Amino acid sequence: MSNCLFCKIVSGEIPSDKVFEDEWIYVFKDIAPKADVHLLIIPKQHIARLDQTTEADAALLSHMLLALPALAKQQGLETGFRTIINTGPGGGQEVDHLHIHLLGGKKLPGFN
Ligand code: DGP
Repeated sequence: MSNCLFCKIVSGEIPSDKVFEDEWIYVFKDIAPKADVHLLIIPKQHIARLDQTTEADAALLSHMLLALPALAKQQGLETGFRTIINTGPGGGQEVDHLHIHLLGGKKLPGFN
């Protein structure tokens, strides 16, 4: 999608701190990290929101989830990690390109 920030990151038009990519996903560091480790896992194809996915996206969504443990391990998150998917304005989604936040490390705040 021509006017999408994260599509421009995938294409390289906007620079990013890339951690990993394969044929389906692109993974990079969040520009405003909320924890010691804060990665964003995005599909290379433009999908705006989780609630716009369908059964046709099942393999891609599965691939995104299954990538998380290896990414966490690569980042040294031996004791676990947190994942967040904000969906739509009511869910606090600011960038309309599906993304999974992967967070972990000492500064990770608890829920309270
Ligand atoms: P969300 O609120 O779930 O839509 O999170 C969007 C995240 O994207 C937010 O944590 C900040 C991050 N972000 C926004 N713009 C950029 C950017 O240009 N580069 C990088 N690396 N991250 C960005």
